[in-house]
Amino acid sequence: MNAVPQAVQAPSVAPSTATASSAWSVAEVEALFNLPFMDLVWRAQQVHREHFDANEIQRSTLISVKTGGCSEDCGYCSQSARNKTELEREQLMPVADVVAAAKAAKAKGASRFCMGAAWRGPKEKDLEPVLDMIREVKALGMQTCVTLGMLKDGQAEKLADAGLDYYNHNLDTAAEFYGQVISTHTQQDRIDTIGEVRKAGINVCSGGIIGMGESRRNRAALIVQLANLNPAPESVPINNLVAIPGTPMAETKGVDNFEFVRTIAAARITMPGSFVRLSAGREAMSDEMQALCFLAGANSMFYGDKLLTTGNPDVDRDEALFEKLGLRPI
Ligand code: SAM
Ligand code: DTB
Ligand code: SF4
Repeated sequence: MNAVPQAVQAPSVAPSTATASSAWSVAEVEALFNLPFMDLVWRAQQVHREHFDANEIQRSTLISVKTGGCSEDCGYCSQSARNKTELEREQLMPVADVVAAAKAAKAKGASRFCMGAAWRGPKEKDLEPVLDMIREVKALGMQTCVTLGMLKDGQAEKLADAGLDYYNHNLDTAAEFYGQVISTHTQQDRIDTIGEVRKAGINVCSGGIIGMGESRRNRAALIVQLANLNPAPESVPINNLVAIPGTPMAETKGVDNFEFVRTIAAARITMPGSFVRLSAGREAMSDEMQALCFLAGANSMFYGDKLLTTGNPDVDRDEALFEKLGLRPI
């Protein structure tokens, strides 16, 4: 077990042996959240420096290869057919167009290309062209990632055979809050898919969304679930809710900036060897807020002018930020 942090004392150095196999409890992670802000960020920064070069950042570029019309009812998502958003439903993109976008992303410096599809899960006929996308993007010398929803038996192996490096499948929110956000599948369904991905030898990218009306305890519980996946995900995207008009969360307030930074810090301390990605919501963040997230241990980001359906800071703004902070892309 990990030492329970003392809210009133200077934090001790996090156990450098806090690997994925050491189980965290919700009370322990809640105690991290409850630390004075400076102590929490200092502790996260120490853990970060034990495992990574604190001046390096990993960059992934996203593309939506199949947009809109999704059968699921995720309350935050612009792509659910049940949400009355402006989005036009589109067909699967041609492989050649995806490869052209990957080349452009590589030229701008992205090391990983992440292809997302608005599916509950891929149908067999849809999987074939996606396998071609993976093979061709990989042949460019980029790391590949896809996020296609829940996988059926055998699909993860096909993805692995095509050379897939990462599969993104978020736990999204704590088990006890999940039903208030999504009713068409359970969090356990998603945990099962992550198990399939692991079994096939593909790296796991899994994180969640902050600011959907969940409590601090819910946030701590989500971090615990991720950290205790055993092993923890190699990549942990922490999304700040983008409140999209037409979704049930259009008017959701979100969390205070410092609470978001606390969540990043808790992810860093509990998953010391993972890349913690500052994900959706970055466009609305100031440079100073992003710098706080990096101080708290975020060392990865989505890079490129668009996420899936919403905006991201443009590449020039990010380059200027790297320059100001002396951050080096890896
Ligand atoms: N359909 C697949 C799935 O659900 O895994 C892949 C695409 S889905 C859009 C990928 C992730 O994007 C979600 O799990 C969620 O964490 C994140 N996301 C979607 N809409 C968001 C929003 N409005 N704000 C923040 N994150 C969002
Ligand atoms: C993740 O955790 N965040 C990305 C990626 N994985 C697929 C998606 C963010 C989507 C934000 C809303 C949108 O652009 O539609
Ligand atoms: Fe959106 Fe993915 Fe949920 Fe579909 S399954 S509504 S694409 S988050």
